[in-house]
Order: sequence, then C-alpha cells, then structure tokens
Amino acid sequence: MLEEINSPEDVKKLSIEDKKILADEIRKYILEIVSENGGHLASNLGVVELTIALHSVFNVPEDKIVWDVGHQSYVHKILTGRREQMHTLRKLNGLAGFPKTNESECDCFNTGHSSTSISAALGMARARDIEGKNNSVIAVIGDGALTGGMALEALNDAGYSGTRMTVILNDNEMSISKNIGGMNMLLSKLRTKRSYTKSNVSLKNLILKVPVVGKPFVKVVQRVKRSIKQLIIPKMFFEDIGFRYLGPVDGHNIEELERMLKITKELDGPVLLHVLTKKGKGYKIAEENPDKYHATAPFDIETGEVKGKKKKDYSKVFGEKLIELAKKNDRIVAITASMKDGTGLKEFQKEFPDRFFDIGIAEQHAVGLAAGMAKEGLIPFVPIYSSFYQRAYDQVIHDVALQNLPVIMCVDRAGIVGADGETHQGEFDMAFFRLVPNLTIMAPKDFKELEDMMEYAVSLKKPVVIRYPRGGESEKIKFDKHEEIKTGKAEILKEGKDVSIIAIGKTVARAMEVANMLKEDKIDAEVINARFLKPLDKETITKSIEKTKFVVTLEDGTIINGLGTAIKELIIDNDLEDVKVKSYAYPDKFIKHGKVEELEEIYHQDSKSIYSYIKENFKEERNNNE
Ligand SMILES: Cc1ncc(C[n+]2csc(CCOP(=O)(O)OP(=O)(O)O)c2C)c(N)n1
Repeated sequence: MLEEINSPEDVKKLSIEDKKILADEIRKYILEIVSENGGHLASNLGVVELTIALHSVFNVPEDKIVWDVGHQSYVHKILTGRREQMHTLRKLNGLAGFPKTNESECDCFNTGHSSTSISAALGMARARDIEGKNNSVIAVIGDGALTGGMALEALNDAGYSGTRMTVILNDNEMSISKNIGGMNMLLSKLRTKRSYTKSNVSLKNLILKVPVVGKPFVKVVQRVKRSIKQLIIPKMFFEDIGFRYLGPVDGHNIEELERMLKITKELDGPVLLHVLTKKGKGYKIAEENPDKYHATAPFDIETGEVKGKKKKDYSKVFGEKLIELAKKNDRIVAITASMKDGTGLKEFQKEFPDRFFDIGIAEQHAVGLAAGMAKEGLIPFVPIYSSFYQRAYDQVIHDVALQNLPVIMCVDRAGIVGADGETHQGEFDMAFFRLVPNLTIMAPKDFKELEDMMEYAVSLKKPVVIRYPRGGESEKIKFDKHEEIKTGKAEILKEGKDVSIIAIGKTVARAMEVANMLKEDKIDAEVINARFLKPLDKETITKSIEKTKFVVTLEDGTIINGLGTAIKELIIDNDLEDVKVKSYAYPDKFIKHGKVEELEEIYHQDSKSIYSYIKENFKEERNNNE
C-alpha cells in the first residue's frame, strides 16, 4: 500500500481498514530507515495514526500543520511526496530530520527547538484572518514541549484572542524521559477522563434497558453526570483560558481521530484536542524504552542494539566528574531542562536525588532558577546544549552575569553537531557569551581538561561558561601535558618560530595534528591552547605573534565574535605590525545537516585544508622576507 502513497490525496482515498494497513507499513518503513540512518524513532512511531488522520481531514499546503520540535515529522514527510527520498534522511544533501520549508511546500514552518508551534500557528491564523482567507491552522505539540515557556505564553495569547486554530496536544506522558511538572499533573488528571466517560456510556446503556423508567431516568443521570464532570474533570484549565477542550482521544484509533479532527475544523475560536499516544508504538523494544529510542544511532532491528561500540563522550565525563565534585561539596546542585540523559546527569540524579532538578523543556527557567540558587549560596551546574542555550540568553545576562552569580553554565554539544542540522548546530554560543560582561569562558582540549575546568569553576565563585563538543576527545592526538588552570592563562603545547596556531576546545587537537604535518615541510609551528576565550591570555598570545608574525586561529563555531575576532582585536589594539592572520571558523551562515567530518571538509575546517593554507602562505611569507 505504501508504494502507492505519493501525496495526501492518495491517503484520503483509502478506507479506514486500508489506512490501518498503511499505518503498519509506515511503521516498518520508519524502523528500516532509522535503524540505518539513526534519528528520532519513538516519537515518530507514536504519531503514525495521528498523521494519517491529519492528512485525511486537512489539505496541505493550504491548511497549515506546524510540528512542534519537528522531530516527529517523518510520517508527514512520507505522506507528502518524500517517501522515496527517506533513505537520504539526515544525510548530507538528503532530507532533513526536521520540517524544512525549502524541502516541501507541505512543511509550512521550520522547527527543531521545542515549544514554538503554538506561537507560529497563531501567527499564521492571525495572518489568515487579516488576509480574509479560510484555511485551517494546526499546531501539533507534545506534552513535553508544552512545559516550555514559549508554548505557555502562546496558549495565553491564543486562548484570549479567540482566533480560530487547533492545538493538538500529543500526550504520550514522555518528554525524552518521563515528563514532569505541574502541566503533567494536570494532563494526568485529564487522561483519567477517558475511562470515566466510558463507564458512563455503559451506565446509560444499562439504564435504557430498564422498561418505562429507562428514558426519563437517563436524562436525570446525564444532568447529574454533567455537574459531576465539572467537579472531577479538570478540563477547565484550558477552557478557562479560552480554549475549547476536546478529548482525550485514542491517538491510535484513526476513525476516532478523524471524527474529532472534523469537529475541530467546524469550531470557531481556539480548540485544544487532547490525543493520547504511546511513544515507540508497534516496536516493542522502543515501547519499553521510549527514552533510549527517542533519538538513536543506527541499530539492529532484531535486538535493538546500537551498531558500533559506544565510546566515552564529554557528557559522560561531565556527569562523572560532577558526582565526584558533589561528594566533596554539598552546595553543588545540577539542573537539567529535560535532558538528563543527553547531558550525562542520569547517575547524578540517582546519587543525589535531592540536589537534582529536571525542570522541563524550559532553558530560560533553568538559568533563572540557577541564579536564585546561587544567590542563596548554592553552586548550580547547568548543562544545556549549545543551541538550546540560545533560549536563555537574557537570563544569562540579566539574572546571572549582571549580579556576578556563581552559576556554572556547561555548554554541551558546542560546535558542529552533524545530522540534526541547522537548528541544532552549536555555532553561536561563543559569540553570544563573549559579549556578556563578568563571564569567564573556557573550552577544554580533552576530557582531563574538562575535569580540571570544572574544579576550577567551583573555586572561582563567579559565573563560568565551559563549552565542550558532542562525542569524545580526539583519537589521533593524545595530550599528556595538562597545566594547572589559572585565570586567563593559555598553555603553550609546542614551541615554534614560524607560525602561531592558536586554538580552543576541540580544535586544539587539530592544531597539533597540523603542526605535526608541517614538520615534514620544515615549518616550525607554535601551538597554543587558548583555554580561555575570556579573559584572553593576551601576554602569551602577543609574545607568540611578535615572534612568528603569522597567526592561524582555530575554533568550532561562527567566524563572528569568537577566538579569531578576539585575536584580531588584540593585534589591532596593540599595534602589532606586519602580522598575517587567518581565522578558521564557520562562515556567517546556518550550517546544514551532514556528518561532522563532511561539514568540516566542505567548510575547509579540516586539518588538510589548514595545513595546505599554512604551507602555501608560509612560503609566501618567507619569500617576502628574503
Ligand atoms: C528548546 C529545546 N530544548 C530541548 C530540546 C531537545 N528535545 C527534543 S525532543 C524533546 C522532548 C519532546 O517531548 P514531547 O514534546 O513530549 O514530544 P515526544 O518526543 O514525546 O513526542 C526534547 C527535550 C529541543 N528540541 N528544543
């Protein structure tokens, strides 16, 4: 059946029975693709019927479906003409793992970060009204994403506005791990409404069977039922803020879903349809471990085992070191914005349940909360992925830096992350942190240095940023030397006279690699591990530049306002003359998806490109000098 589905029109033609067969086939197809390419599995398996029902009732691209986070849009991609390209998912030049407006007119809005869909959908609905159009606008948002401030702000506005739109709340009781918080408490009460309604239906049938008294009695019972419902069913939250609340509905029953979606289409004003789904539905291994299969590397379908050996990564090193530090210092606490697994905090939670806080997908709140804790004497560690730290930029400035509070902001997945693409690349953190006063910003060259920086951060009693990449340390270059971390002190890893290669974080290993390659050409490179982006070690760097007059800077981030910029400023501010400077960093662009190594090559950030540049330009320099 799947092979005949090339557009939503093809879905609309199917009977309910055929749609059920289609759902099974889609599940198998998604398993096949994700087990090969890696990607988001459990969330997609959970929305198969919902997506089929949506495309049965609505007409994209006229009607707008905004997928929150967008990680669950694989089924939508399959049904909207991209079935055959799915094997390219998340690969270089292939389909993206998230909705992309430039990939299909059926993707009406780009997403990747959580909690954005209701704002975007409301914006589209208001635009529709101003333009006098009549299309439907639907936001599909998970219960996890609903914990984000942006979603709550949008609900507040949408409910009050009375604008015609539908919010589909895809409630699977999970964020990446078990969902938490007050919203989750509310939803868990709403979930029980289903069984309540069912029991009343059977009560009604029972009474109707009693001769004579049957019908009038049913009316009385129904009236009583309505008032009881008001008391015991807390649907009022959504209704009180201006939404019509419908559901909960079984998110795996296509017929029921279509019926409810058709009702939402007819209603005026904002409607919230509460849909209950199971994450990982249809693949037992993922149903039982929805957190593990939320996003996965390629795996064996039979066993669920991830292919290839899992290597130690920075997040794990961070988590283990934090436990060690917390054992010695009981003021250390950890905060996660719904990413305890990804950021390496799982074991910390077990070890220190009272000092661990999962606060929902709420990065702004995470940083604000940390500021409050720090003000009262705690030492909060806040590991958040680089691209999600963008959410908390004002809290970093206003709540933490302005008051110089000792919050330790750990920027995980800093730099290019690969297959998740534009929305997830950690390109911008150095640029935005660098311009905030009072921050100390560091990046380690390897695991050991991350541990040292964490210890130093605790001792500093000021706001600190430590950025580290996705994955592990370099396998080619091993560092035996680890100088003690001192405020604003860089580390000279190799002395040389011909060129100064100044690097930070992950790129320090690359600098060493390039220096080794240059030895063959009798070019003697000096390698400096900057360690601090701020305060910059002006003394060490100036001395090196004055010696070599040729500087190459390396960093894993945007070209704007990072290490390269800092060093160029240093050269200009100190009138260092006749210096040749070249900065390796990513251009002022959004970097698409692909393997990290592929992207490094495309953007000429790889060792070979750097080596060739230095080799060619050093010759030139030498010739000029002669
Ligand atoms: C701002 C932001 N923070 C964190 C994430 C990482 N993240 C991706 S999906 C997800 C959980 C989403 O849960 P939910 O909305 O319930 O969707 P489900 O996967 O359960 O279908 C998280 C935390 C993100 N994409 N954006």
